[in-house]
Amino acid sequence: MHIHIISIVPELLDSPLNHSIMKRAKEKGLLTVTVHHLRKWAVNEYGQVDDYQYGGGAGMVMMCEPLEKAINELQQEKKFDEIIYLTPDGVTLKQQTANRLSLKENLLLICGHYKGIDERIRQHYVTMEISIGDYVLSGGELAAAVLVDTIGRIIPGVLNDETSALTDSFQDQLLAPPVYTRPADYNGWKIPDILLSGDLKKIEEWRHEQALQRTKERRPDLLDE
Ligand code: 6GU
Repeated sequence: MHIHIISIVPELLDSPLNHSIMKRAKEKGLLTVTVHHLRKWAVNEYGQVDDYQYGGGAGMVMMCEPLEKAINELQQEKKFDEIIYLTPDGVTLKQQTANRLSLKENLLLICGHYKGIDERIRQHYVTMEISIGDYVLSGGELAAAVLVDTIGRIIPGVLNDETSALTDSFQDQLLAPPVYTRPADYNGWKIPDILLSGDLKKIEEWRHEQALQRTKERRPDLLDE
């Protein structure tokens, strides 16, 4: 998969996408992430990419022209499966959407700042609008990093243990069950006996029960969906 990101603060995306699983996905050749500085397509020598909003009011709006030029130039090399605008008024990101996106070949992400991007770019170029939750970030970059991470780790072949991503919280609308590692008795805190029984079928049942119970307690809304 190839992910291209348009940003006015590309530095924000350097660190989060170059470690751990993201690093492994890139090294395995399963994922490339290219960050493009929007100022490359600025409307003048001062690097202007934003302007005051029509109708008045505080806050700048990212202009059509730099964004259109950036999108068109990047589209020349490859057709994007989706052009995604990260915005707090987008559709809230869910595991299911990430699963679907992990099967795509080429994605373009647009990170907004200030009041956001000119509505006409949203109408004529953007194919998906995604929010990562009900709170406001100062820009789309951290949201883009979240999206790339959650997609990247489930690209087929990225995780060594193929089943690992499938047993995550949310993968089947359930939170994950509790997990334990050695020692079995830590200062008198013992792990559940069932996990030492060696009965894999019983352990699987126990885990499912725990997952269900945890979901009922903490996220009953997931069970209604
Ligand atoms: Cl995608 N962008 C911004 N700026 N804030 C957000 C968001 C996105 N998702 C939640 N809050």
